[in-house]
Amino acid sequence: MQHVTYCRICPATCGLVVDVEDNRVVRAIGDVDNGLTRGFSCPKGRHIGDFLSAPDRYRTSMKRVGDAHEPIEAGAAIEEINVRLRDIVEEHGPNSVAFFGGTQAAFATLTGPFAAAWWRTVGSPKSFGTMTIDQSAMWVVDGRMGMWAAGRQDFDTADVWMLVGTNPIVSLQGGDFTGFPIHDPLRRLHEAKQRGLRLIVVDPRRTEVAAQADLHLQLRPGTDVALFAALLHVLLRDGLQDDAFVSRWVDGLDALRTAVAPWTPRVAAARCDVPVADIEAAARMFGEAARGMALSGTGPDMGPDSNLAEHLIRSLNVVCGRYPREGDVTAGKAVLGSPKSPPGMAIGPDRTWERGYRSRLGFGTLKHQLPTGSLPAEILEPGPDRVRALFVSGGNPAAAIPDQELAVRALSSLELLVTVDPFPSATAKLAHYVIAPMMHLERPDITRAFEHQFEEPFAMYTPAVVDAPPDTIDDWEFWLRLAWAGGHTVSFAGRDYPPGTPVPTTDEVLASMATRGRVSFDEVKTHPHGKVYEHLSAPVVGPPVEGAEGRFDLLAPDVADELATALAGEAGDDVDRPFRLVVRRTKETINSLGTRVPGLPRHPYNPCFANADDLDELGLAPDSLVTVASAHGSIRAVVQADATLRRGVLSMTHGFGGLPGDDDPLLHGASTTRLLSLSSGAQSINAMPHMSAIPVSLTRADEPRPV
Ligand SMILES: Nc1nc2c(c(=O)[nH]1)N[C@H]1C(S)=C(S)[C@@H](COP(=O)(O)OP(=O)(O)OC[C@H]3O[C@@H](n4cnc5c(=O)[nH]c(N)nc54)[C@H](O)[C@@H]3O)O[C@H]1N2
Ligand SMILES: Nc1nc2c(c(=O)[nH]1)N[C@H]1C(S)=C(S)[C@@H](COP(=O)(O)OP(=O)(O)OC[C@H]3O[C@@H](n4cnc5c(=O)[nH]c(N)nc54)[C@H](O)[C@@H]3O)O[C@H]1N2
Ligand code: SF4
Ligand SMILES: [Mo]
Repeated sequence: MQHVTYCRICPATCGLVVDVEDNRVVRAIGDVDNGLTRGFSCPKGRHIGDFLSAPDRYRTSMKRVGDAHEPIEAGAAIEEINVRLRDIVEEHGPNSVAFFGGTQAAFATLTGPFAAAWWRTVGSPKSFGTMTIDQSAMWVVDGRMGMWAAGRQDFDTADVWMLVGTNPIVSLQGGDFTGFPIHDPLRRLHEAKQRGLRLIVVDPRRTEVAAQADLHLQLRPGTDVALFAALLHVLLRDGLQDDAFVSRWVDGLDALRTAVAPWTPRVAAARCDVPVADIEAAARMFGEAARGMALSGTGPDMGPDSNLAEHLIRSLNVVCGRYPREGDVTAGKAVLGSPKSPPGMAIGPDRTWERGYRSRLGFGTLKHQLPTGSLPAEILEPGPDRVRALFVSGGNPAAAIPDQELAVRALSSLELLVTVDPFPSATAKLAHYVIAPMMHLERPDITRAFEHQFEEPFAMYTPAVVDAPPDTIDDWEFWLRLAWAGGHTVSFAGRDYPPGTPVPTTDEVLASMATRGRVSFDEVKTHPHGKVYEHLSAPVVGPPVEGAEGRFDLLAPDVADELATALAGEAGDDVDRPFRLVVRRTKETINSLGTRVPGLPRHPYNPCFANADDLDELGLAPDSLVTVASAHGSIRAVVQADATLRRGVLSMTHGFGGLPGDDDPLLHGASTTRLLSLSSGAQSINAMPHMSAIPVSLTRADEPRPV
């Protein structure tokens, strides 16, 4: 039987056609009739059946008994978890409970809202997530510099686009992160270039997207601050700023001009190891264009000085006024959501972390979250409100948090660790309870949560196309029933779900959240391949609200201090650790998910990629075993030559490997988090660890590593 659906392994929601035999997906291909994705898919989507039928998938929930996991029915698990949670809260208060929201919780529409509804019933401020070990520099910049109420400019009408340390052709990170098209990105990029778009890419690797660039600045890793200070230097020196925008909406331009004065292209060129002429050319290409933005990814936001680097990148847009103004069309393309006509105005800085709740470790909140870099210490440091119970939704903190040994020690010391996960992830192995959820193709869903990043106004509903194993439970239903076990009513999309009432169907809940859309839920359901609603134009930006006083702040005192420190601190060559290890994503895996799906990744391990000349110089043969060692730790990996890397740069994918002590570089790779520290180099506001551009040594694995 053939079914039409869409994939939910990442936010791209690619249309799929799947063949199902005996309730097993035997084939999946991109759906050419899907109005948005038009046949585009990636290896993960084409292997979606292998995720569902993976031999190690949990088909029933598990409870730790001694050192082993034993099956438990989900309802019984919910009762037991509720009792243990109640006891911990009664004895130690709600602040002894924490929540960690992971990546895969984001791709099922109802999981996040229902987990959040349960979490509110706990009353603890200790919510953690992946963004603070990812791109929370963007949140810090929102708070320190301010934001634009009408969002970003649209890629479709831009003259120039600058991508900094992001490779959206592989990561498909679009939306407000990069603004880049994510459905068949190469085709859409070529169309944009045909109409005159110029692409600038800043990346130490000649990535898939860098290969398409009009200008690729292949900088030395970790030197984005110098590069962007110099780009601002040139823009301001040459008068390429938007004076009208700046005078109405921006503070601190003169201070910024003074601060970047010493950062000449020559100074930056020496630090970044890119030609002076390329810095001049990039500034001109960006500054002389009428429209287009500079947007970033994990590269700069995981590097050293990540908050400052992101601040300077964003400053290019602010100085050049690259935001949609009154009368412009917004980038948002709501169909099932409610359209908004945002005002064209700045929203001034708002340092949420400086007010309200402050953790005993001294951290305030960003977007209602504490920094994940502080989670292990929240668990391990003795004290009255230390974290004793942790609930994980769609995440794998034991594999994701830098300094894996510390993170695992912390997670292992919890009195209660509950995770919802279909696979025996590193975290699941440590958990007291693992709830076995239904997976993507086993449940209905709608695309509403991802509309903001679609290139066209598109909506789709999919029914479940295979039956879930009978003992699994939908993620959202677990959180609803956990709230009910505690005696709480859950409110969602204007409806109350009190304990003692029947569990609503997923379709009922989905329909309830789509009642205020521009197109009805029932209309969307009549188009099995989804539909582009061409008649729905994107909302137009409205006038600023009366008396709008918010202004961007280009150089708050702490930002000025960081910039001055960066100028003074020329990083010397590190003779013991001459290489810089950078992050890298692959099409076959998404973080730790997919790394162990049989037949999916090209290798069961994550190679350490290096420049061939570096390998020659070290006498290392491709495919030999190497030791990669940072100041913090070391791992063993299989080395491979990669012509896209400049000399001195190594690149590895995270998410592979197992728990500490379970290392096998050939069987399932190595966890790069082992090389990272939570303390050295962490950013002050968001505890963001230094995760890319890590100084490392590279040696043959059988050689003793340098001390
Ligand atoms: N060294 C290093 N570390 C990194 C990074 C790096 O680049 N380098 N990147 C960082 C980044 S950007 C991020 S976002 C984090 C990722 O951190 P996490 O989001 O915590 O890690 P994932 O591996 O994505 O975990 C997703 C989990 O969800 C499970 N899952 C799959 N499907 C479902 C489902 O339907 N329901 C539920 N409940 N669970 C499901 C998967 O089995 C998996 O265990 O890692 C960070 N860590
Ligand atoms: N297939 C797939 N898709 C994914 C994921 C996945 O694991 N697999 N993960 C998802 C997640 S959780 C996230 S957060 C996004 C991330 O999305 P992206 O940020 O686009 O992730 P990457 O593709 O790793 O691109 C990061 C780039 O930064 C470069 N870089 C490294 N260090 C530096 C530096 O110091 N300066 C500069 N300028 N560049 C540097 C690297 O060479 C790399 O090309 O992707 C998401 N999409
Ligand atoms: S995992 Fe691949 S097929 Fe699935 S939505 Fe993402 S890009 Fe599309
Ligand atoms: Mo991420």
